[in-house]
This record gives sequence, C-alpha cells and structure tokens, in this order.
Amino acid sequence: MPVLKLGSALKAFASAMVIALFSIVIFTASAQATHLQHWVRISGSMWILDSETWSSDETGTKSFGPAWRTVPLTSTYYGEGCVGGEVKGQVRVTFPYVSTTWVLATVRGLLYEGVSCSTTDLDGQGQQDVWIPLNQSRTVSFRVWNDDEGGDFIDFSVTIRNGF
Ligand SMILES: [Ca+2]
Ligand SMILES: [Ca+2]
Ligand SMILES: [Ca+2]
Repeated sequence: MPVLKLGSALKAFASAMVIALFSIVIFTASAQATHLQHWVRISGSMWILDSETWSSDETGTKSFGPAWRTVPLTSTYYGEGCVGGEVKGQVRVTFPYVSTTWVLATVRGLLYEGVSCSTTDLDGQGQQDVWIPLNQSRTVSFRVWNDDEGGDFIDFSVTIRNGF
C-alpha cells in the first residue's frame, strides 16, 4: 500500500515539524525573558566656568567618553574634567532599571571647587533621570552652580545610547 506509507510518512514529518516549531517558540520566549543585558554608550561634555575676582573668568570644555558598558551595571561610570586649576566637574552614571527593551539612567553632575584640581570640596550637585528605549539615544543637559561660593558653574551634557 504505497499511498498509506506516504500518508504515514507525511504524518510523521508533520509531527516532527510541530515539535520543531514548538521548540523554537519556547526557546525564543525563554531567551527574551532572560536577555536583559544591553550595551550602552556614554559620552558627553562639561562646559566649566571658574569665576575669578581679580582677573577674567577661566572657561573650558572637557569631554568624556565614548565609553561602552553592559547593563545591568554593577559599578558606576565616572567622567571628570577640571578648568582653571580650581573647578572640577564629575559625572556619575548608574542604571537602576533595565528591562528587555528599556534602560533607566541616573545622571549626576558634581561641582568641586578648591585650591587645586584634586580638591574634594563639593560645592554643588544636580541630577536627572532619563528613560532610553532600545536602539535610541537620549541627551540630558543641566547646569550646576557653586552653591557655596557663587560664580562658578558647570553645564553638563550627557548622551546615552541604549544598544549599538
Ligand atoms: Ca576661582
Ligand atoms: Ca582659577
Ligand atoms: Ca569651595
């Protein structure tokens, strides 16, 4: 009975295909559920003004990055720059939330002012949170003033890309 044989062969092939499709669906679903890891790219700049009483103010732009990291990120990303031998900016980026498609970035900007660029005298700070969808970039920009002595400020601009 060649027709019957062909029929059962087709049935066997069909069930094999169903099993294969099922495996693909299950594999894809589990891969998506566990694949939280993203590449992120961090870059930006600080425009720093070091206010001077007896001479003209000192200004300059300090860039940082691009730096690639994978999230979830266990450590903090740091970027730094100093102008006029007195005013130092520091950027700190963390990623407190990561989903399969989105990341939440917390960007902190700190202003240190003292007698040298290695000063640890924190005189001002600001923070912005930003949600970034997969394969897109977001830029946060904010100004941090020297709240303690006045005059100095830093314009932070930080761009983060979620994905390649
Ligand atoms: Ca100064
Ligand atoms: Ca100076
Ligand atoms: Ca100071």
